[in-house]
Amino acid sequence: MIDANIIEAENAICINALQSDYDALGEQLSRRGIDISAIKAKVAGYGVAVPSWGVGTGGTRFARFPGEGEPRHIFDKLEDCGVIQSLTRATPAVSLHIPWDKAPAADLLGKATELGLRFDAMNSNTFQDQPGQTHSYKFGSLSHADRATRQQAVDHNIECIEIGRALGSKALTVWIGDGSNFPGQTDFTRQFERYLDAMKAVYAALPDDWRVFSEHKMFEPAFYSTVVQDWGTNYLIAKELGDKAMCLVDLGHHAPNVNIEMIVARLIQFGKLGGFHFNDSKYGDDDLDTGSIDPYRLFLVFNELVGAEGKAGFAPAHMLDQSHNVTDPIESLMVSAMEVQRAYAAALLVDRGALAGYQDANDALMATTTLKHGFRTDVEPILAMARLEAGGAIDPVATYRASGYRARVAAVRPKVTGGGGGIV
Ligand SMILES: [Mn+2]
Repeated sequence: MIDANIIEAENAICINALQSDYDALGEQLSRRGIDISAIKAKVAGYGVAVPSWGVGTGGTRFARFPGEGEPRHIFDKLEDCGVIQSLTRATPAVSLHIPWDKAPAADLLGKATELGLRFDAMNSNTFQDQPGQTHSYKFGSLSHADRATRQQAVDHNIECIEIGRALGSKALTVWIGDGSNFPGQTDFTRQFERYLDAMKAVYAALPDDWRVFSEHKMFEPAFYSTVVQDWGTNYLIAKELGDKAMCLVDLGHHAPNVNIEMIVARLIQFGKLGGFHFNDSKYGDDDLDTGSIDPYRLFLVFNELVGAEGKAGFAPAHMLDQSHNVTDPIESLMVSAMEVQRAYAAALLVDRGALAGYQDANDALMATTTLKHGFRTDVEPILAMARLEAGGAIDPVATYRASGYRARVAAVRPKVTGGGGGIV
């Protein structure tokens, strides 16, 4: 997708500066007792999955302003994901959404292999009606009052598992839009009982080496109550279903000011953290680029994750889930993947022994300073060197722009017309 010569030529422009910055940082870290090459190796081994729906231009409920050369179908989407991976070397997997990405398994696998990609968690869709669908999800899906509608939603989730099995996926993510818009519209308890019954049927179809992630969200599309509204309900679901059921934390699905890193710690402590949808927000489920608003919060989440590394059974799935309304989605996803890596690398620098000592001595100031020391360290040379050594770009955005990829695909992908609203 991107000519290796272009990557090499672009890298040649800044390789000397990078080497110099990397050496200086290495010296600084060695004074702190940290081996820079060990951090670089961990960063190089880290990957975050790209959502197939993320490479198309998103929108709001007011409008969608299409971008140039938007992907027409899943194979175009995979090519865009291939570009992101080839430049950042941080996104080796793609998370598919069914039915949007339906295609013959052999074709999907062939394309992914060609691009050096694999498939991460499958995502089901019972928050909208598909053409020709028998029962409507207007009043819910897995928790719907009507048995046949619930069964249709169960069958769809099982179909997603079957598709995922053929693609080498090992997880199903379930997010539902079920809830209510008026007090009294639904009975909270009966609705949740119906949801649990339906999810038990989905769980029963899960292969032994698979996991199912339930994703909570405070509100929207339902505005009064939501069936899976917070991490407490999510934890109850995961406990009720069994060992293969875990909670997925989407950073944008909480009320403002909620202490998400603490939720992460709780779920880790009780073995129920399944994975993440990374994004950022100022007000609600804004779906802004990861790390664009509150990079410190992202770091604090990674501080919990690094602290839990090595814990038995601890292997959360990491995915981006954001909507790009005013940027080139490929650029946003590249920058976001690097932001996630940056938070990880910075969290690796925290002196955990010293931190625990300050915590036990009730030295609040030194404890928080120790934590922040990691965050304040500019780890960019580590990330860039890891990319360079893996065949990627030192500066992925500059290289992407130099490659002319967007103009090239715009010439063969017709502009998507129509200004329908909604996040895509
Ligand atoms: Mn999400």
